[in-house]
Amino acid sequence: MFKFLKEKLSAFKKKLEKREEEIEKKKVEERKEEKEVREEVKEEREGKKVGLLSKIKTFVVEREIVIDEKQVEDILEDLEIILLESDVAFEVVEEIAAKLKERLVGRRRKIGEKLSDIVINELKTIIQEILDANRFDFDEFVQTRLREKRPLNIIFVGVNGTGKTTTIAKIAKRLMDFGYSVVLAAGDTFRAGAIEQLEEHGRRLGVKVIKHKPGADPAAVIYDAIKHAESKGIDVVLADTAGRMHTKKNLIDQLEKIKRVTKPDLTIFVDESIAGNDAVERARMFNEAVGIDGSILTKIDADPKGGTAISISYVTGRPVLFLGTGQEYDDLVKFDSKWLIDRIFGDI
Ligand SMILES: Nc1nc2c(ncn2[C@@H]2O[C@H](COP(=O)(O)OP(=O)(O)O)[C@@H](O)[C@H]2O)c(=O)[nH]1
Ligand SMILES: [Mg+2]
Repeated sequence: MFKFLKEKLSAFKKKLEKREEEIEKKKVEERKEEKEVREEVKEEREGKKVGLLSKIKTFVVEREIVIDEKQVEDILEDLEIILLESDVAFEVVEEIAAKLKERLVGRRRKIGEKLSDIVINELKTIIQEILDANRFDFDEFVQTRLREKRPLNIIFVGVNGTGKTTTIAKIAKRLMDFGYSVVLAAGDTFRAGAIEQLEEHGRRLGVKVIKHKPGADPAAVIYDAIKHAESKGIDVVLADTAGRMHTKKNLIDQLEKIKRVTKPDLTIFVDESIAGNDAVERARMFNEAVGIDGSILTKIDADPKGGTAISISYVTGRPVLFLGTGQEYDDLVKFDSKWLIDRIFGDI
């Protein structure tokens, strides 16, 4: 997980440490020189030597260690490349760089405080602030909303192959572990095999799947699932949807109709973190076209970079709810900025 990004950040930190050592060395030399000049000036005053008073004027006495703009620019140049290479979206890199600059330029460094530590800690704080900007507690939401209405209707949108159906099964298992009852709606009526795939998960989890024939209207399928849940007192409907149609417009029209007819309590966008900026762009597109309440990123376990997880909530303005960390039903982690930060910066 995040091997690429971790290695890059480690190398970045080492480079900062090395640069810092060089600056320190230079400072020590400057101080030595300063001392020598002072002595010469003293001798001059005492009449032992002449013509050296002017020399002291060119001398910069730097008693305080202040991080200057040039230093920050150098740091940012390296860091921006690392973040972009790690699939952090351009606008998020800009935001991180701007905040880092604001907090570092002119900052006084205490004796013994290392520049590399300051930079890494600020970077961690800024990323955490970005991740925490759109907080949302899924469990709390389900619990609270169920006091007002039953069943809840949660629909899952996103392109094929990213793990949408598997994620629905994981969420079903999670809700059942919390004691809720669940029914699945086979709303991907477009792709061959999609209904059977959901049914297979239903069999394994012991959950009923409401389905129509392939090619049927998914809004009708989900509507039926809601009616079924109402009649049986089931808590939550989890609805699969198509990830691809003949055209993008068909897909958006279909999702709009599903929303209009079934009035979901939550619309969750699912994508894979390994897709990087493609996933972020798709999230933006789905949010603009149909509106999403949050995202789930799958395949975090296979993602060497991590930039998608850092970027997606900033770009959509919607929270990340869960991360998929493997192919088993329990491989689902509730999103927690600290969890992510620890995994990225853990041993750096
Ligand atoms: N490593 C890993 N694989 C996953 C994860 N989630 C889903 N997958 C796999 O991704 C593939 C596609 O999943 P599927 O649910 O069929 O995707 P869909 O087409 O979006 O419905 C399957 O082989 C899943 O086992 C995850 O979090 N980690
Ligand atoms: Mg599917």
